[in-house]
Amino acid sequence: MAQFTDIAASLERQAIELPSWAFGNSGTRFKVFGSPGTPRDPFEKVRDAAKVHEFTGLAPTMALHIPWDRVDDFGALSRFAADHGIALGTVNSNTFQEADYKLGSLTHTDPRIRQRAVDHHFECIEILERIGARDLKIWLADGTNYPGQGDIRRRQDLLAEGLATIYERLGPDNRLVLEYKLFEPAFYHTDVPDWGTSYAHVMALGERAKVCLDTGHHAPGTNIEFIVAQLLRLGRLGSFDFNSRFYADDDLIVGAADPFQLFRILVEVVRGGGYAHPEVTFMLDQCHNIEPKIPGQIRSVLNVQEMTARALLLDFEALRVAQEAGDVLGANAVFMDAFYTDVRGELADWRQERGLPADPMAAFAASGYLETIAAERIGGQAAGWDA
Ligand code: LRH
Ligand code: MN
Ligand code: MN
Repeated sequence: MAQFTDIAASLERQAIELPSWAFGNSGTRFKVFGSPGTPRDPFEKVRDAAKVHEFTGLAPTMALHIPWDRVDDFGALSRFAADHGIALGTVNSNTFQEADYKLGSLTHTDPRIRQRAVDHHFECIEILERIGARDLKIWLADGTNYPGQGDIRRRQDLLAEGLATIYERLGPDNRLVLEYKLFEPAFYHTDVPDWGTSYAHVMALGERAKVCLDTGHHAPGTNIEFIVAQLLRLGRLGSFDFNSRFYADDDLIVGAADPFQLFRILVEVVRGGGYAHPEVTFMLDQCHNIEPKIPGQIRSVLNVQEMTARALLLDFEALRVAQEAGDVLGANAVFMDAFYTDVRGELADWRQERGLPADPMAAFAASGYLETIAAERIGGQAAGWDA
């Protein structure tokens, strides 16, 4: 197995994008629990995201979600982020909350509603230009609840048409990243249910269209690392939305439910050249309903770093030799050795050597920031699910 010193430098290239909505109040359809100190506007979300970066050195960008993060002056928001040591990243569109979109957005039967959805994406592209970011990320809630409700085939054609119109509007340095999800809020079918459908659409669009893999969006038991391997092999993995799940799209802290699955995914990322590669954005897509939000994000990026370190430690050469020799148990042992390696002590040293706190969770708790914002911010914002 590789030594930690061999991988220390490559860990410096890790960058994890934080979702602005992780800092707002969000929850389930049963209850949104408010928490003290919740940001009241996107500027305060930037301040909180910047704290995660300050204490971990791992999170230099924050993704936006429009309209949740709409501001009058995106240039000002961008400068504010830079002043706080981070940048704005992926712009996520949102056609899943307005009454017009109840039966679909880009796939709606009414051309006016389809146009409205296209216009919303044009606005997102303008924001991308203003903040100087690269990716427009599209997740559509489009789908149906009952067999026969919609013409599922025609909806694919409408989707292809809408996506093509949006793609054409992108600047030469921008990308369109299409996220898939098996179910919810639609329960019978969704228009982009799986990676294959997303792949078919992005292939029809062009080189700068990619797939977003949200780890919470599959059927139970799906081999997600296989999808990672395949998309990297095909050159179409654009981004991850990392989170973890026990049952459905739980949006829990990444690595909390199944650290071994996170390891397996990251092994395929390393194997496929996707680690620290500008093509693959490591994003989180999480909500913190019962735990404090900033520590929730700190825990998350540390979990990703820890599993990345273990994946980088994997002896790929020994693994290859065992695989070639048909040594089933030997290959599995090489794989498990890396997974079981405790790197927490070495990562604490690694941080200290780089002027970061050895224990970011403890250092953040001791900083008093949570108490300060709790006193300052009254009436914090919901992320958007349930104001
Ligand atoms: C959909 C999703 C998508 C949205 C986000 C808020 O379930 O994963 O990425 O933009 O949640
Ligand atoms: Mn997502
Ligand atoms: Mn989701």
